[in-house]
Amino acid sequence: MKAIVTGVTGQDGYYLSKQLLEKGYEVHGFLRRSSNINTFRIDPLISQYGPEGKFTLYYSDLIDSSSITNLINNIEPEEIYNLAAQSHVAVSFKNPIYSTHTSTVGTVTILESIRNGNKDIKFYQASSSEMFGGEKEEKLNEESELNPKSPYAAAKVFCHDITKIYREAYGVFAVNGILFNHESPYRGETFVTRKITQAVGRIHLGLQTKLTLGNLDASRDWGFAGDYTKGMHLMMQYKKPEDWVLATGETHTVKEFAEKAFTQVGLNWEEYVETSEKYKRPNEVKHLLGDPGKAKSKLGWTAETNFDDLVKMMVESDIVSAEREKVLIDNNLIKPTWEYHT
Ligand code: NAP
Ligand code: F7E
Repeated sequence: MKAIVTGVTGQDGYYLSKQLLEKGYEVHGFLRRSSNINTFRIDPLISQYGPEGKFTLYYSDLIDSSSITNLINNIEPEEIYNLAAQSHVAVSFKNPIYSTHTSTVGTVTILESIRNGNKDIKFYQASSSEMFGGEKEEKLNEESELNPKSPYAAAKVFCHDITKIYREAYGVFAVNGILFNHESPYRGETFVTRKITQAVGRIHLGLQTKLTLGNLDASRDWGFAGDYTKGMHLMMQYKKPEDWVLATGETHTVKEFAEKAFTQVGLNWEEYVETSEKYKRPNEVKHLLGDPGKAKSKLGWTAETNFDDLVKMMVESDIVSAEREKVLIDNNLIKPTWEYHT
């Protein structure tokens, strides 16, 4: 089996590629050019599977339609997983055109390539629980109303709808995975969970004194990314293309996440966390809670990692990272600049 994974350098790109390679797939990953090499998550996969030709990377930006089409025609995959996006909701308010452009153009380009080329290629679209808007405290499923609250979410609604349109109009095996928040030690450092666990590691080792967050009352249905990428593959093996919610069915506030993470190293979160308007959004998604009932009954999928184990896994990993940073700082090899990055 041959699969294309766009967004291969991201959190989900790493877990999905690893799982596909372990199943014996040939994985063809699309990455965008960056002035620094941006493959740190997938480097172990490159060294393990690259030499035997099982894992190959190509430069391809989402807005470069011709490169995407040419690569699909040359690679001739059975499956395409479209994970690439400007995935940060707060950033999408600052860069709305770029965020919209990248998500939408990339998705239609791939769907058009399938429609005009080999219609048997299966397509996975990374849809998002952000599309629901999270105004009320309710359990959300595949039938729930979409009410996007950010440029990011509005672009994802477009991608979600166009994926359904190509399924219905042209018979493309086009799947929407409506994934609720999923995290891991490989989560980007400016998403709230990783921002918290990274700060906990650093505060624990005396490398940081305070953590500044935005809205502490927002609640999210947080699961482990490695469980969710297994679900993506299951959706693509189902007898027909459909829309699927993946979630844990539990929700927690940002405050609860912070409390649990600081407790992990014996600290009281209230002594270290402060809030700033800087991290609040012009429009907030207040509450997200998913109902994964359909994925459980039809795909046999469940979120295997619970909230406590997720927080523990992330804190433990970030303590190891902070230990490495401490050696570099103590030897004057790096200067701490994290206050500026978040
Ligand atoms: P991520 O870590 O931010 O990864 C995004 C990937 O997209 C990265 O590989 C990034 O490349 C790539 N990318 C960004 N702009 C691009 C462009 N213009 N051209 C080509 N590639 C580009 O996101 P993730 O957490 O793995 O999420 C994967 C997908 O699922 C995203 O579409 C996201 O919106 C969606 N999603 C995520 C969640 C979640 O909770 N994680 C939930 C629902 C949906 P660089 O490495 O160079 O930045
Ligand atoms: O925010 C609040 C913030 O940026 C979670 C993406 O993967 O999941 C992700 O989007 C909540 C929000 O994720 C800070 O206001 C408080 O209510 O970690 P986040 P997100 O916006 O939910 C969805 C499903 C996706 O599809 C996206 O691609 O936490 N919050 N203080 C903060 N958030 C951040 N980032 N930083 C803070 O300091």
